[in-house]
Amino acid sequence: MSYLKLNLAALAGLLLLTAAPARAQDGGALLDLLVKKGIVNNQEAEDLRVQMMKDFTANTSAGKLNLSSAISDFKLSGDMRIREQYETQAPEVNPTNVTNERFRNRIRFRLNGDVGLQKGWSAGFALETAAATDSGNQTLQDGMDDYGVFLARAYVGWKPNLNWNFVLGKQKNPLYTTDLVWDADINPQGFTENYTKFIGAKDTFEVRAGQFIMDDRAETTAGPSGRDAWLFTQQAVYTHWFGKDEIGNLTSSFIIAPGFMKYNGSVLDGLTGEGALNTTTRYLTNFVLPGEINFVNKQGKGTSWKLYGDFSHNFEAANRVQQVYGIAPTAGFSTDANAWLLGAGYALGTGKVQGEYSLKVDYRRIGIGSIDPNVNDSDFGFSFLNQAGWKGAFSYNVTDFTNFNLTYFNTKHVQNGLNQATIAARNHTQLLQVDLVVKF
Ligand SMILES: [Ca+2]
Ligand SMILES: [Ca+2]
Repeated sequence: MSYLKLNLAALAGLLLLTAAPARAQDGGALLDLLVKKGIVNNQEAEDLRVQMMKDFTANTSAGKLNLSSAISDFKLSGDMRIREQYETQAPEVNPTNVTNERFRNRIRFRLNGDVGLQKGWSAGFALETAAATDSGNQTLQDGMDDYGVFLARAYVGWKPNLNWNFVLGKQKNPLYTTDLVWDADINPQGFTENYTKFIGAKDTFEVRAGQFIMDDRAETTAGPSGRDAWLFTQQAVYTHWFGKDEIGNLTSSFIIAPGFMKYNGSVLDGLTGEGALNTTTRYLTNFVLPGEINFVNKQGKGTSWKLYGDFSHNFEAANRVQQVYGIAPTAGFSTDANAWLLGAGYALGTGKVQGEYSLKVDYRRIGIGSIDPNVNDSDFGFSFLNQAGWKGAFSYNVTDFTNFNLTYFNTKHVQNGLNQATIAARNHTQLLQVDLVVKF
């Protein structure tokens, strides 16, 4: 062996011994080169290659976690939230006797696994710390007992091409919506379909539909209570982009999404969400119209203004209020078919970088006969109908992955004296949430 040959062989050996994955690949390429140049022969190269593989598997994690070859990507994510919650609820009858004043220390843990598979298929799950549909919170209590973890999502998806997407099972809510009509914590279950048509540079027109199974009934029972309960939702979502930045990218957007939701005639029971109403699904036939406009200035750190809103009208409000909620026409109350929300927001950045922040304020009014109390936000007026008021939210990025959030709700009844034990029993409410959220 010449001096040069010895030195190169030593270099190859050194590379192999370091054994990090990238080095192992570099080592293989270097071996090929050494053979090509005639510095080592094939047998020597093969011996070194075997030694390299041994070192590689002994000193790295590669190959020790075995994933199915059908998987194209596997994303594990989640968040941990520490919440201090202060609330007051004044009953409609004798409102000066605030009976529900309390302070709670709560945690929420969520873990998501989303698996991309070949041929457009996907599957996933999510775990969280509470069984209620509209909350993942676990109040800290019971002398340091441990807590349950629940299955919040379990789904199979199929995206045959860029235009179509189908998801079956318990899944992330695919609807474009606000928290006027849908609590953001809800993971609906059933079948969803999404069709996207691409228009021009960036605009889209989508049709999103969901057939959500709300409850299982025993078919041996005669009539509506022997029929499984389904909620049918469908909407058209139009997204338009405008407002070019200095390099010609479209940065501002406008979204409008008229839709329609309706139940079949059935009965719900066993629901445990905030303000859950275990009764007939009848007389909820809603037109919904959420939308937003975003003005984004990408210069510097990037600031944005947002205006957002929502509207819902129940075509069967009179029957809902009188026959389901039991409020007699002679009581003299309006059956109030409409709910609406209007809000504005300002943000520095997109909430993913240390030092960024956002502010949002909205006002909403929820008529007694307007929306479904089983899917509306659990925090605004504690899910009670016949409430109007404010929500304010502030979020600050302590780090890229840690947020400090402050959220405050202040609501008051719409119709004075209207009292229904399950869905309209509050004169006024307040809720303050102080959160530290770490995302991973
Ligand atoms: Ca909620
Ligand atoms: Ca059934």
